[in-house]
Amino acid sequence: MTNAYTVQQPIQITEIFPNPKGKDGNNEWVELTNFGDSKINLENFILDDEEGGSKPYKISQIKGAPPQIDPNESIIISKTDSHISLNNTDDSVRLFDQNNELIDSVSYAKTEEGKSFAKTRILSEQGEKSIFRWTSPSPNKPNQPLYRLEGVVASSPEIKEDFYFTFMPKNSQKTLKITFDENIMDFNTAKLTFQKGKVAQLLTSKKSNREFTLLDYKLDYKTEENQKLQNNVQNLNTSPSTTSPLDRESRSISLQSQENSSTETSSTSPIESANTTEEKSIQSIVPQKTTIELLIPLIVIIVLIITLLFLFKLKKTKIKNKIETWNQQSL
Ligand SMILES: [Ca+2]
Ligand SMILES: [Ca+2]
Repeated sequence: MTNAYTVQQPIQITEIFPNPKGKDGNNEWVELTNFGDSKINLENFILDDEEGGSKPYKISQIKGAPPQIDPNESIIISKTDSHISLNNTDDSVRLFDQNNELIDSVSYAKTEEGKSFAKTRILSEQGEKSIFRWTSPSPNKPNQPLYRLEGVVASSPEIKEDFYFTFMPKNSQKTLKITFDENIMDFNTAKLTFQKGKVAQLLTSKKSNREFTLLDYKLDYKTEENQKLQNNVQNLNTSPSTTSPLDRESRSISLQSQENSSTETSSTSPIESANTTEEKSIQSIVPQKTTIELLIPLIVIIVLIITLLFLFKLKKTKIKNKIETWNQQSL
């Protein structure tokens, strides 16, 4: 493994387009992005698919120009130049530097026609992670990030032009509009699932500062912190919400994606990469606060109370002894 090397490696495979609509022809491409601070020349870097597939392509020029990428820029290497055919079933894309060192690789186990497999950042209060997912192609353009929101349903689903409910993220006093469509769930299920006061984690894409689109979700109630959040919203609510069988159930639609943490090495072998191509749900993406973390403040309070009681008792005993001594003396 060349973990340290890979983490520092600024050139990454950020998007691949293996299955264009209709005849694939030369319409397939691979997008590379420079995350470093300086311009990088890709001359003599090698692009390849899985072991034993198409002939490796030694990068010499891109559209007749030297193959250079500026910081935070992306380039497309099309099949016209590379002659690399990507399977519409499963395949890999691998990038080697001029020393023939593998610097990045991406594998997939299936494709969606007309969609690209794009490295996507997931932003949340805990930081960010990257996954690969099938989405609308964005050649030469930054891949749109996703947002993981944690908080409480502020108002139950309604229909106005589209399905939506409102949501209040933790540490925020402003509600967001969360739209969703029937690919996520039908309206009646949504009404049961996203009742007012329900604590949830939502995976969304951003439409505007106040409007997000739901892609995946997870309901969550057990923690003390969530109970408080829930109570806060319930107190705002005059009509108590009814409980449904869904209340005790943690539900999740699987997000068809490949987890590929940005902190992990991406220079895994095609076999290892294939193993991580399993569909993963938001549950595996979302780090949970442990019970221990939540119990610590409680333990501290209990210890304090015990100490205070002990001190109080000690003092009481001393006073009692004094009174007895004084009584004896006065007798
Ligand atoms: Ca293809
Ligand atoms: Ca892109």
